[in-house]
Amino acid sequence: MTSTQTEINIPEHSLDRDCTTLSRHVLQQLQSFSPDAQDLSSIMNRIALAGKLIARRLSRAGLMTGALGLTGDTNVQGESVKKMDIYANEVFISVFKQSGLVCRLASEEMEKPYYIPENCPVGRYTLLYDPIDGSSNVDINLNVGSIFAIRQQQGEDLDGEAKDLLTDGSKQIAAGYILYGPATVLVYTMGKGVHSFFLDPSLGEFILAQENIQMPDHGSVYSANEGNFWQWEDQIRDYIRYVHRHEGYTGRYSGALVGDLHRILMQGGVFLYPGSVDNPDGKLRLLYETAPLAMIMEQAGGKGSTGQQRIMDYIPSKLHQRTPAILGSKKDVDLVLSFINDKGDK
Ligand code: FDP
Repeated sequence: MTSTQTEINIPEHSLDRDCTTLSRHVLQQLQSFSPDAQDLSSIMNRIALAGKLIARRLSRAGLMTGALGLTGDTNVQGESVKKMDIYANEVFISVFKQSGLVCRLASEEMEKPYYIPENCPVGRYTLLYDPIDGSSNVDINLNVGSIFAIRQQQGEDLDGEAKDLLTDGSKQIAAGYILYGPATVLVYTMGKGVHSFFLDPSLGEFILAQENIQMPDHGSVYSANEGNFWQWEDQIRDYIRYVHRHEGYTGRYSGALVGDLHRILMQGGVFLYPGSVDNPDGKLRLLYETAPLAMIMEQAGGKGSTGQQRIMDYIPSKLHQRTPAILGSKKDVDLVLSFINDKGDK
């Protein structure tokens, strides 16, 4: 500690921590002030701005007229659209307008990618996102999230179909989520560990909370919608029967993937949304949900599997590809996989 700090008694570590904002952290991660590093730092800053706008809207929605409820439309997935889904989807588009950073945005809510022509001559990045994950929680004031991934555009995309996005998860330069809970938390990875930031409302900044998060190899939580029990394959039902019959397991399922996965990231366990008889690919979307979250899990020492292969290796055949998902601590994912592969070693 320097003499000046001693005199005025400023705790150096807490000041440093308050100054470690998300954009500064990204530059530190990339160990560079190169134009690419500056671009990625600016992209993360704009994602954070989207998160702040959505958090603000969510905190006031119950007091506003017309902010909650359904629009009356269905989206490309055939699901009923909520007004907050539309708001949040447009927020992500708005924050990237005239940024020169992102040419295309692909979202769960839009059939085709959204192009921002004024950015395209220079903006070589694509943002993939799920604006509001866990929409069924919105109208009753429970936690929801946003999920995102950043990819670099490959080729010229002359037909405007964004086919270069149909690649595996290793092409994600960054991935993460924002959890709108009692506090707003942003978690991200750029392939060098997983880091979390809390929104400090008094500063309007995301401030570093935890660096290089490592999840436990095993946790007590299993998280699945057991209402689908009779829709699942026998192996998944056997796994659920196993955790029912053995000590040390507890079920937690909130209806919002981001919240359930955040618990698992911090405390260990496994989230599963398997395929069913009617929907063998399950419900969750690869590019906006399972690939970004699998990257987070792996970077924190966990795993992400479809049941048949590593989620990060899965090559989609279409933009809105769904995949079964088993995400979480190594040992807990392996236990589910051992039932799927029916190794009989339980
Ligand atoms: P939602 O459709 O409400 O946005 O991705 C979708 C998701 O929520 C996840 O957040 C959540 O875990 C899951 O679907 C809930 O689906 P079920 O109601 O089928 O369990």
